[in-house]
Amino acid sequence: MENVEYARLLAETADLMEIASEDGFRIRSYRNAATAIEGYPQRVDDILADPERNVTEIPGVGKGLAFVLHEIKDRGSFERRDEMLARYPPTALEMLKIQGLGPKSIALIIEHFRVSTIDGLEKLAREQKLRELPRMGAKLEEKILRSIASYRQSAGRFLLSFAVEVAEELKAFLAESPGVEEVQQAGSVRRGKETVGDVDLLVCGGDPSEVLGRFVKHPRVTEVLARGGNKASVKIGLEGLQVDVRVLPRESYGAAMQYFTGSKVHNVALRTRAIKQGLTLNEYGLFKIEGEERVAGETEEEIYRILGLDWVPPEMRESQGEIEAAERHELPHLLSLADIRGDLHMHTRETDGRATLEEMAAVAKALGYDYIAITDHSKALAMANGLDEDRVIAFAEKVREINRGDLGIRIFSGLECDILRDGKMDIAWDALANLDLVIASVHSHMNLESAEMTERLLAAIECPHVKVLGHPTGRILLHREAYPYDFEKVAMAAAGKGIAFEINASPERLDLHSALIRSAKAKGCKFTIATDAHHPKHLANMPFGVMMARRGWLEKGDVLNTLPAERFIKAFRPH
Ligand code: DGT
Ligand code: CA
Ligand code: CA
Ligand code: ZN
Repeated sequence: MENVEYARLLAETADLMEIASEDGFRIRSYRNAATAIEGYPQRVDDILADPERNVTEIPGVGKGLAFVLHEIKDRGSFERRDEMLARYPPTALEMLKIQGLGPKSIALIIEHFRVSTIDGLEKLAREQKLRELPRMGAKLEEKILRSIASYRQSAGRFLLSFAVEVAEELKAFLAESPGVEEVQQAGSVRRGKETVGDVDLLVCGGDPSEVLGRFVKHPRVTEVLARGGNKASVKIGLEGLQVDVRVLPRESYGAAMQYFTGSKVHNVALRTRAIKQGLTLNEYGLFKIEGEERVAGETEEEIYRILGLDWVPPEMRESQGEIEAAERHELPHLLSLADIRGDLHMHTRETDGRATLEEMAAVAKALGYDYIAITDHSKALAMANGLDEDRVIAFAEKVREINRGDLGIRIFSGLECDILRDGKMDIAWDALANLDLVIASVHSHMNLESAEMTERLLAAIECPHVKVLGHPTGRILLHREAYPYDFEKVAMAAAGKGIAFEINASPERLDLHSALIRSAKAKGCKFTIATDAHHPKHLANMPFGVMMARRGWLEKGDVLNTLPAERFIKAFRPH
C-alpha cells in the first residue's frame, strides 16, 4: 500500500468522525498524521515491515496511530473506521465535498431526512425541504444546488500533479520494454491542463502485444478496462485514474502525438484547414484526399509546416487564436522553466511551514535559483501563528543579517499579508516598509458579493508597500471555485500601480486560470510565478506554475522573477 492510501484512510475517518461530532483532538491527530504520512519520504509499508524501525519516527504518529497503521497494513482498515462506516455510508463523505455544507449540517440532514447521498441532497434542496432545518434557508438551498453542479463537473477529474506523477512512473516502465524507442505523454497532461480526465501515453516502436501485455501487469494497475491490438486502457491505484496507452510505428508517431494531444477543438480547426488544402488529417498522418498519398506523419513539426503553420506549443492548443497566430508566424516565444531565477512565495516554521529559512534556502540553491523571498503569514492567520508588526520588523532585520553572510543565495524579506475584509492590510504600513516583498492575499471572507470583493481588492492594492497579489482568485482545484470579482477592473488598477499578479504554482491552486492571465497581460500587468511552498519539496512545483504561464501565452518579459535580483527588486512600483 502506498503512503497516500494510508493517508486517505485516516483523513476519511477523520471526516466521518467530524460528522459524528466526535472529540476534536482525535480528529486533528488523524488529520495531522495523514498529512505527515503523505509527505513522508519513506514508505510506511517498509517501515512497518522493518523490525529495527518504528513508525513513530514519522512526526505526528504516536503509539496509538502506530497501532492503527499496523492494523491497516494487516487488513486494509481499522477499528474506528469500521465503526464509522457502520454508522454512516461512505457516500456521506462525498457530501463533505459540497461547498457550503459543514459536518454539522450533514449530520443533521442524515438524521432528519435519512439522506446521505448527493442525489438525495439535491432532491431536498430542489424541493425546498432543507429550509425545514434550523439555520438553513432558501439562500443556502440555492448555494448547495450551485455547489452540487460544480462538484459534478469536477468529479472524475484529477489534479495535474497526480497525473504527471503517474505518467512519469509508467513512462519509465514502458520505456524498458524491448524495442521501445520513445514514450511520450499526450492529451491534457501534455497541454498542462490544471485538472485531467485521464492520462494518454504514446509508445513508439516495440511489438504492441508484448509491450501492452507487460504494461497491464504493472503493480499500480488495478483494473484492465480494454485491450486491443495496439491500445490498452487501465485504472491505476485506489484513486482509479484511467491511463490509455497506444503503441505506434515511427511513420505515424508524429500524427498520433498531434491527434492525441488535442485539444479536440484545436484538432477540429486543424482538420478543417487541411481539407481546404485538399488534405485529410487523422491519427495516422496527413494525406492527400485524392490518391491518399501520405505527405506527413513522422513528426508534428512537418504536419504543422505543410499546413502552413509554425509548430504550436501544446499548452496553447485550445483554439484560442493560436492557429491564426501560427499562420502569421506570430506565436509568442513562451517562457520556460530555465528562465526562472527565484521563487517568491514560501512559508517556514515561523508560521505554518515545515522547515527553517536556511533549509528552504539550501534546497532553492540546489534548484539553481539566484534568490528567494520568504513570505510567512501575517497575524490574522492566528492558527498559523502569523507574524505581528514586531516579528515583521525583527524578521526583516534578521534577513539583512543573513544576506551579509555567505548563504550563496540572496534572500528577500517578504510577507504574505492578509487582506482584511475591508481591504485593509493586516500589518501596519510602517512595519511593511521594512520588507522587500509584500504579497497581499485573501484568506478569509471569501464569499462576499462580487462588488464588495472588487472594492476590497482595489483597496488592498492602494497600500504602497504591496507588490504582488497572491493566489489572486482563491480557487482550490476540485474543491473551491474562484471568488467572483471584477477581474478586469482590478487588473487595470494593478497594471497602473505596477503590482504583479502571482501565478501560484501549488498544484491544488494553479491560480491564475489561463484566460485571466491573458486578460491581465492585455491590460499591461506583470506576473510572478511562485510555489507557495510549505515544505522544501514543494519548491519543486515550479514547473506547474510555468505551465500555467505558458497556457496564458506569457513570455519571459512578462514574468518578473526571470530578472536578476537587482533588477527584479526594482521592477515593481516605486515606493
Ligand atoms: P481529458 O482527458 O478529459 O483531461 O482531456 P484530453 O484532451 O486528454 O481528452 P481525451 O483523453 O479524451 O483525448 C485525448 C485527445 O485525443 C484529445 O485531446 C483529442 C483527441 N481526441 C479524442 N477524441 C477525439 C475526437 O472525437 N475527435 C478529435 N478530433 N479528437 C479527439
Ligand atoms: Ca486525457
Ligand atoms: Ca484518453
Ligand atoms: Zn496564501
